[in-house]
Amino acid sequence: MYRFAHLSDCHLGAQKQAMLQELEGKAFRMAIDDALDNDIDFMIIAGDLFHSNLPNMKTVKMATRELRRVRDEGIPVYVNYGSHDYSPSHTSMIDILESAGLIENVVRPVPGRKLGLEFTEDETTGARITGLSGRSRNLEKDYYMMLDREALEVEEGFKIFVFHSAITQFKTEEIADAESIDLNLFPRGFDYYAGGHVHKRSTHNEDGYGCMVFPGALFGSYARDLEDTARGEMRGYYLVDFNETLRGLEFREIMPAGFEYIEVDVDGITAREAMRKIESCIAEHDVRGRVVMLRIRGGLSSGKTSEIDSGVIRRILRDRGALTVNINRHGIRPPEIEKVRVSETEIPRIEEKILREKLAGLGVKNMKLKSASGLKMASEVLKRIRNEKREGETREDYEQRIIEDALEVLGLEIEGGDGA
Ligand SMILES: [Mn+2]
Repeated sequence: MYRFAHLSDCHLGAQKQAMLQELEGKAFRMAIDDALDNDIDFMIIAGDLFHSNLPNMKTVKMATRELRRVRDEGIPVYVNYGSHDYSPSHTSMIDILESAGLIENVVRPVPGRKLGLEFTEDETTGARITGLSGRSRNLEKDYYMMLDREALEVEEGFKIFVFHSAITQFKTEEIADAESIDLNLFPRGFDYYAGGHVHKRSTHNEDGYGCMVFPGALFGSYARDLEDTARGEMRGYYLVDFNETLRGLEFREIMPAGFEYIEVDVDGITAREAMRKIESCIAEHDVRGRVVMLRIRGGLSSGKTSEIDSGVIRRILRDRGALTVNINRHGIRPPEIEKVRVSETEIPRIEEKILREKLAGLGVKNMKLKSASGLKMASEVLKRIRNEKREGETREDYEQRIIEDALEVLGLEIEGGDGA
């Protein structure tokens, strides 16, 4: 019996905040420790190992050190590009690590009338691995359209297809709008499909295809991912047992820290009441040593949204022992401004009032503009530019007419001649 580890979407270098950066690295280290402890024969990382194709040096150093540990055990690491670490010119960090012999890109296209793919054969197990990379904006779809599926399907052996795309048929409502590849564009008959790109874990068994697996993001790149973690989404990777066929699949949970999700509804209460409610909600949660993902939502009845002070909330959570705090306040709405009903007859009076105010504040010395004659002039310009387009009048003629009308009121002329 043989065994491999299937990871994806490690997104190393995604976290900017120091504590989250540390946890992101810790998750990667824990996954590698766990995989090595479980005597794997090889490892697959199905894209987005890095958050960018040229990550910062600190991230590179950490990743190199960890991958080196795997290689020192004589365990190959097979990868493809994800949408984040793809490089059209083959100069991403993935390529550099490949040059250094730490990882091996299994996407090996053979140009031709159709797109052929060469297999990489794992020396120890004889598993045959190939696949396609992900690209941003679903550009990999062209490769799938051109793919010589039949040539891949007739190949023998335990076959693994590595990919980095969502599959249309498996999309959840949550990612309904996300770009995806139709299942029918995948070659059939592989024993295992090692997926990446989708940040939530799932496994699928479809007629004609082997097991299709998305381990999900190892730690998460966006706040949304971390919020999902805090709401119970398990993070980790898969251990896969096989001989001639697939024998077993086990999800290995990797949690570098505890997470706590807190949601506070501030709908219909004042900003001040909201602060009190947030405080009492926090008190109901044990946040000690945890990454706290706090979401505040709802429309305030009065007060300013800025009165819900993130700095104060953060301090409260820190004082209660939270490891780090993320506050999502996009769902807070300011009190609705009362709509003023204006009757048709009031409009000229309101216009006059506004014009008078504006004229008073006008920074010009010309009294003709500021006095009653200025008010009359402004009202007249407003009246002229309110004229609608006549039937049959072209847009160009209409614009010309409005400009000329307005200039006439202002006592100005369009500069003549054909100067530049
Ligand atoms: Mn990703």
